[in-house]
Amino acid sequence: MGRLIAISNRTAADPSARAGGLAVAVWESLTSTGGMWFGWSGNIVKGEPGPPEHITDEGVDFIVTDFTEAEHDGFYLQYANRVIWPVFHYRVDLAHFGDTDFDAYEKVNKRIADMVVPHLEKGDSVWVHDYHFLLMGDFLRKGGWDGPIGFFLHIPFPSPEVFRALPEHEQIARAMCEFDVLGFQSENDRSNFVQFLVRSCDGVDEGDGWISVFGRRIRANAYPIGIEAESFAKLAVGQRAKTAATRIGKFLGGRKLVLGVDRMDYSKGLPQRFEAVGKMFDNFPSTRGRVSFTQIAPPSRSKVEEYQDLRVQLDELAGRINGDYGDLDWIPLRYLARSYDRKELAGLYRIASVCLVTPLRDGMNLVAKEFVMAQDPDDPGVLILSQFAGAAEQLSDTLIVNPHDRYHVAETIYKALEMPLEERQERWEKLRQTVVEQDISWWRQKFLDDLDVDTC
Ligand code: GDG
Repeated sequence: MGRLIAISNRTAADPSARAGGLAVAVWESLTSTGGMWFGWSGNIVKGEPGPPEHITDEGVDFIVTDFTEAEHDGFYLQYANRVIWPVFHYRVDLAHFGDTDFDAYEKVNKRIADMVVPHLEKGDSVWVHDYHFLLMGDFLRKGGWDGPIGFFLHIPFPSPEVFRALPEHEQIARAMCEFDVLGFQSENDRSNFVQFLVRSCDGVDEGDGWISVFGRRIRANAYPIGIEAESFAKLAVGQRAKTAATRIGKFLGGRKLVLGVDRMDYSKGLPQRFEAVGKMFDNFPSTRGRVSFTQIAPPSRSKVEEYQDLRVQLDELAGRINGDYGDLDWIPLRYLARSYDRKELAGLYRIASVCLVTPLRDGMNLVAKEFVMAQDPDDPGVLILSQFAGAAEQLSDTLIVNPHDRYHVAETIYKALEMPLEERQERWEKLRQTVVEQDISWWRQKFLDDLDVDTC
């Protein structure tokens, strides 16, 4: 049985980072196959970084490196998060095409590849993750590795027109074709990628995921990522979850809870969502005083200007909506710009009547799946899901909305609040089955089977 070698920007070398779905999936694969995990240590150093740090835990070898300030800025903050992230989320207007940042992106991809290659042995398979490392396949090949390389993109792959807006799109597409198996979150993303190869690179779609392009035969498929479904359901009935539910229950005082949980990111559609909630109070007066919307929005990438702007916009909108609709004994919209423990989140999901998952674009969106698993079968809440989240392909039995259409979202929240118990149960049962069947282990197995990795 060959080893699995994972490469991702952040690794699970820090045990506290192992709680996330991706970390769990990769960790499980590595402990079953034996293997190594390469990435960034999370530290930024002045001057040159020292030799990579080597950590061994439960038979898994981690090799992580510090970034210099210039690498962290050019590679991570600028090119990855101010160029690729906005373009791949269809926000070309927010992209900053600097003249040197792509160099930093290339150099970090190469530096990590050079760190990995000497450790690779015949029989190994490499699994690269996400938009930070689109060039990794190319640098691993240039370093002499000709064994299997898989790649999974956690964020959307945009339509060919939008991808072409990226000045370096040709080089990136060519480098991506050095991977053997490319995994996307949805059929939509996969088809965008294949269409680009067919239209712009003389690629031939041979069917069943196979594509001939640049003299190679590669596979591109959709592998929608899942969650640890059963264990999340258990979290939602644990003590910590119950305590959080009781705390928010005191605030609600018998009112219904409409909930949102998102990293504070412009892709998540938070201003549009706040406005839709305002519209609901406007258009459906019976909800006033009876419903409270709470948005949990832990700040992320707060060094990046667009994220600072979003924060200001949300502060302003929340103030305005509460000023317009609030009353002496009622706060219509609460927005908490902080992070809560995962167990507490599970408790909040469970007592919410409605969960709003309305990103403008999202690779998958795991909050939608977590909300489903946290529900009480006797009285499940209703999920409202954006048509632009990858999750909408799998969770089509829920209420699907266009997040730009505030009036329709407002109406849909009202409909969800009024939905009869029987319909809520029927819809929820179908969603639950999907989330349980297509969980994180299913995702990992499906991808590794195609990469031909034996993980028994
Ligand atoms: C990327 C893609 C894709 C949120 N607030 C808190 C908290 N969270 C957790 C949620 C969920 C996770 O963060 C967010 O996952 P998402 O999938 O919603 O979004 P991204 O962070 O943008 O992730 C996305 C994902 O990768 C996986 O492939 O689905 O499309 O963009 O698990 O629960 N966790 C805690 N406190 C919070 O306040 N502990």
